Amino acid sequence: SPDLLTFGESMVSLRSAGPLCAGGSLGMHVAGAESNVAVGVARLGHRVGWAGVVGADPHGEFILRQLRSEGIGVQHRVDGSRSTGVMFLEQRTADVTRAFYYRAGSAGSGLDRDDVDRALQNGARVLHLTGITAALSPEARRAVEYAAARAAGEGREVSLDVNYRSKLWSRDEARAVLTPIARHASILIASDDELGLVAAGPGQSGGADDAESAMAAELLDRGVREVVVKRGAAGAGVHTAAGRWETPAVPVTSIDTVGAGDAFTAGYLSALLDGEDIAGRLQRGALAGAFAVSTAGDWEGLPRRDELMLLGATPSGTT
Ligand code: KDG
Repeated sequence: SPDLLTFGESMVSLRSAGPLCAGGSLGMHVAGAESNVAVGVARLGHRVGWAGVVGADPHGEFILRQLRSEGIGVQHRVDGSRSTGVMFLEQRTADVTRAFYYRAGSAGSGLDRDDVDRALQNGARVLHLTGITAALSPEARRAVEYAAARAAGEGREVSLDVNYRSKLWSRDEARAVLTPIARHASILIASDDELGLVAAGPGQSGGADDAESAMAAELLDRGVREVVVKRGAAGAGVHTAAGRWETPAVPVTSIDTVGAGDAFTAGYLSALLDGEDIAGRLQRGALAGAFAVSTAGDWEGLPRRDELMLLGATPSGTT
């Protein structure tokens, strides 16, 4: 059985080097928050499974080939009646990228409970879920709810990355669906502006830090063991019943921030699988995130284990 299982929609991502309205060449890549994490964890040496649905088209075949070539155990269904989803990714500036989705009614969005059931049969130490899947369709939402409840009931680690996508649903819709799912998570991962989608918090009173602590406390009360907060260039933090940890980001030249959160999550979960403590998990997450922002692509630049020391470990990085 895999060390980590994840499922969701992977798409063909067509990346432009400049404004889409100016046209020009597009590069064909695989995108998908869950498959990004799968690649990251697999490159760090763990056994990883990914489940999803693709269309009977070259786009789907491309996704499967790419994931398999990363050593990921792929459990897929082909839906010949729907197309594989596509997105355009416009890198408008080094820090600003815009996504345009062509995924409504896609094969991947039809992922259902049976797909997840098959994948879960093999077991897995960690089940990694994201809020994106729950936003795709009613059946995908039910698949996430089912998987979270089942894996938690079986005593597995359930990791949930909120991963809010405003082009898929409103914050209110996301809150209503994700708050109950978060109860099953042992590890809840959110960027600082996403915590409010799974916890009510104290309202307007107090500062941002007080609000974060209150929301984290609420999640810990509901049974989450680790509340992991991603702060981008400002690093990341973890709240547990035993206290609070922070790590700064590893300083690098940022050229493409897409996928950085997924890379962080992959590093964090890899260290968890290795039995590292919270500080070690944060450190590996920050390192993997630094690789993602300082290389082009969602996941192409993610490190193998023997490459982790290329960033951060030595002062100038040249040995
Ligand atoms: O986390 C990066 C993702 O945004 C990208 O790979 C595409 O999964 C994706 C999505 O739904 O936006």
